[in-house]
Amino acid sequence: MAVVFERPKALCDVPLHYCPGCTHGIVHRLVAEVIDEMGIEGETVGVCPVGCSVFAYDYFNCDMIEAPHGRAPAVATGVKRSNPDKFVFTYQGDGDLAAIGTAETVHVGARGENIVVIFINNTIYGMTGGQMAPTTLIGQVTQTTPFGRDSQLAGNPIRVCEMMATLSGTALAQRVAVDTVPHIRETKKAIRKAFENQKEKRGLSIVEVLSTCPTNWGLSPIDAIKRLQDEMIPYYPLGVYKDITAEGGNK
Ligand SMILES: Cc1ncc(C[n+]2csc(CCOP(=O)(O)OP(=O)(O)O)c2C)c(N)n1
Repeated sequence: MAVVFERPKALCDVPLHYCPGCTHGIVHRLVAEVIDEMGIEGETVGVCPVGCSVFAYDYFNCDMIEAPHGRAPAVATGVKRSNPDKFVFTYQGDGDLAAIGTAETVHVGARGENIVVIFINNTIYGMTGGQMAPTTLIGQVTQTTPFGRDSQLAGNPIRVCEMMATLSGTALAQRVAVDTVPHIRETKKAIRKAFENQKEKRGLSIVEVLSTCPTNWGLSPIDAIKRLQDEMIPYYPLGVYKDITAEGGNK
């Protein structure tokens, strides 16, 4: 019988704890598929964050390290520098990467650390019950912005890919989404490119994945996908913000 569907070997055979409609599971699978396709399971070290994906060490079948909140890029720096032949990736939410971990994120770009950063932008702190994140959209209701995010009070949402693209050590800064099958395929290509960049020692690759959090947004999984399309993509346009391998060096 033809096999039409298989769990990637780089994912463990365990149930994930994510809420219905949460897209963390899709992104886990894409990272695992890339690890399988490149045949690097035994050479990969993941660094998982504090946030909903805190248990990623139970899900990925490669070596995993747990970092303190926001510090995954710093931990990954140490792992990569001491094990330059390993593939090292971080997997981080927007509270983790763009709030408490902003400094670590910016400086791995400035230093051009040869690592992959997978950045899950769901415009909210998921694990702690839905507080405002740096990526929360203007007007978005959260636990800490019950009348909607007000720019006078809380500033404007940070566009991480655009910011990271300004740093000289960034090799790839690309924003993708997991709302449709074509976008999911695009996301996988971006993740593959990021890992290939690491193989070629090109520097930091960051892939920002627009994701959903139906539970904390108070939406059904389908309405959450619709919100991603109608509200997130207009503010966070998909695309390649920097790619040093593209013609002209920096698209
Ligand atoms: C030093 C520290 N500060 C605060 C917390 C509480 N905390 C746990 S998860 C989290 C936010 C996670 O949100 P995000 O990174 O967006 O990931 P998500 O849960 O949405 O995937 C916070 C503030 C903590 N665990 N440690």
